[in-house]
Amino acid sequence: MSLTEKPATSPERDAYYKKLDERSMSALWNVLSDIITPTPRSGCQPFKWDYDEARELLMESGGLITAKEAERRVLILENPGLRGQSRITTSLYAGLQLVLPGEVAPAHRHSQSALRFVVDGDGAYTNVAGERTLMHEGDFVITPPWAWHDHGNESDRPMVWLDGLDIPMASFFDASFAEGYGAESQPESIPRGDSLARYGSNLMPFGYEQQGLASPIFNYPYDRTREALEQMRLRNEWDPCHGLKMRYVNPLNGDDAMPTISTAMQLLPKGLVTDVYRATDATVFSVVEGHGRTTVGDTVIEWKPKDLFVVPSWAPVVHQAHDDAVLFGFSDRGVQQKLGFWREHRGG
Ligand code: GTQ
Repeated sequence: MSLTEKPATSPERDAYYKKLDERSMSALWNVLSDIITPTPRSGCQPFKWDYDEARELLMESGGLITAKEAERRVLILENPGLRGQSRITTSLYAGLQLVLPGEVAPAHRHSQSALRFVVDGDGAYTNVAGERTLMHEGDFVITPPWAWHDHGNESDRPMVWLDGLDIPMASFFDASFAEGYGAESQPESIPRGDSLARYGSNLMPFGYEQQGLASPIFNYPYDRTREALEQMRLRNEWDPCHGLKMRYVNPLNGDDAMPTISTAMQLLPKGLVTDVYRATDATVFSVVEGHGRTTVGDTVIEWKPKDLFVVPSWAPVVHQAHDDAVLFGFSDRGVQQKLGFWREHRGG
């Protein structure tokens, strides 16, 4: 018996295993090396989705089904190693959602948390718990668990954003609940910009107490994120593995902005080649600006603005920026850290 080898079989042992099987039992020594592995063993593979191809397919879906009929008109980004499971990594879901001018994706709510990262288009809105926010390219927007949300597009251009949800986590725990609102849109009961004004200016309403685990800010606009990165760049303090990388945080406590999905934005200056890095949180990247190459083990991914790619757990990663590049990324890092699983390794 060992952590890497299985014991031999014999007719007596096989007969015994059959008896176990009939009673819904099985012998640990036959599976131990499969379930407790010396390093992460994942079905998740490195992969890139070319945005131009994805956009063409998305626009085709626009002629086949409305946002209303689909409830959410989304193309799921399925990891090639996890086909049919609606996952981009083992623990996370991702999709590209299209809302055409004049359309509404009807109000509903669910246990799962969602993030929107705006990839293409300007000025569509999402309404979360009564507050509407207009979305612009590069904005990071949160839908907390069990919050009513509907999306709409009153602009004159199609709008595409990346959805990231903790759907596989909710199903792992068998904790999924969902319901429709009963009307297409919920009333706009809170003035636009309220959350950002209250919680996003290094101020906090006097006596405010946190409700739920998500950040009270639900739209982190790109212009502010970009400005922060640009200001930081002046000091040339680059992390050898990450360039300039900032986490999105809940201003109340510095935790990740979402309880189940950790999000970050990083700037990689032209010419930077990062040191090798690996971590146990498989990460989904959305390219905001610039061109580059990311090698993930033996896989080489060439990327350009709006492309999406995924890096599996524990795969050695090197980013290379051909020009100044900005990458948005999300993963289950915060969950793993809270549960004591997370590991990282820097260097070869
Ligand atoms: O916008 O509420 O990609 O409920 C998947 C499920 C988006 C959403 C998705 C959802 C949504």
